Amino acid sequence: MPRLQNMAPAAGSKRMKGTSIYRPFVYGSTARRFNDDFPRPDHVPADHTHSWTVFVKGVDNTDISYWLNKVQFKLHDSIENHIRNVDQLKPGETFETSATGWGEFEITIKFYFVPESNEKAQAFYHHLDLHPYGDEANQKQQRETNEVQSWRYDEMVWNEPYESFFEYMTTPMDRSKGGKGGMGKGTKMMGGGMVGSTGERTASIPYSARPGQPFSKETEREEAKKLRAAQEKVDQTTKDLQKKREGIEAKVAQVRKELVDQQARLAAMGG
Ligand code: SLL
Repeated sequence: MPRLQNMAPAAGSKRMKGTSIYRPFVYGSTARRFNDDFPRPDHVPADHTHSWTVFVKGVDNTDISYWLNKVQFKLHDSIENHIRNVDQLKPGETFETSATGWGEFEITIKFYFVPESNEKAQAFYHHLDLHPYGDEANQKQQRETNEVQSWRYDEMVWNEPYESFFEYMTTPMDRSKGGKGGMGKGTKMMGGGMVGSTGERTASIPYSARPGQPFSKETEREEAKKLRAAQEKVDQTTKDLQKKREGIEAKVAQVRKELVDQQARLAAMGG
């Protein structure tokens, strides 16, 4: 039976006013330039300079397949087979597709949710970066590793989900299906010391980052720190400007007063 995206909600299921659910995910691209150490395969056209991959996955490879059924990557139409559908993943696997080429463009990434959600598919864009970007140090690092990563952390938010979907999202998966209980097939240690489970249906992210898994509570805190520092700088600049303005206003008042005095003197003289 085909899976319908817009099937009617489960009998009696209503949308939950004022409620939302979210799940984190990571998406982006990794590109490598062909060179002596990474030669262009013979079957790849001579004008293709790069090989790249675009992907969607859970943070630290946590399972997202229980809410994300299928991902459609729409590539530039100059590329062979430019509409790529990725589905039927095992828990924790990455939705990804690869190609070779010479140019950057916007990739359309479309999410098809599990039928339990009763939600329509949703699309967004990702810019494919082939060339090193960012500050000098960043570019140097990208050239040295021959890897241009353009990765983003994001959260899928469902506002006012159907009660049945909310129930589905917040109920752990039936472990008996995995065969073993406890630390069974679906359970794994995540980077940063967090125990993750493919059956857990968690919205949590790991405590600390590690190579290849840059998104964590720690990175979140670092970002917050940077934002606070930036805010403090803005506040200080605002204060400085305010002081300067007060100084200028005082000077203007002084000049104005002198002008009035002078006019009064002139008037007295002219009589
Ligand atoms: C540009 N707007 O002009 C972009 C288009 C298209 C990139 C980039 C694949 C080519 C092929 C390819 O790199 N297309 O498979 O023959 O820069």
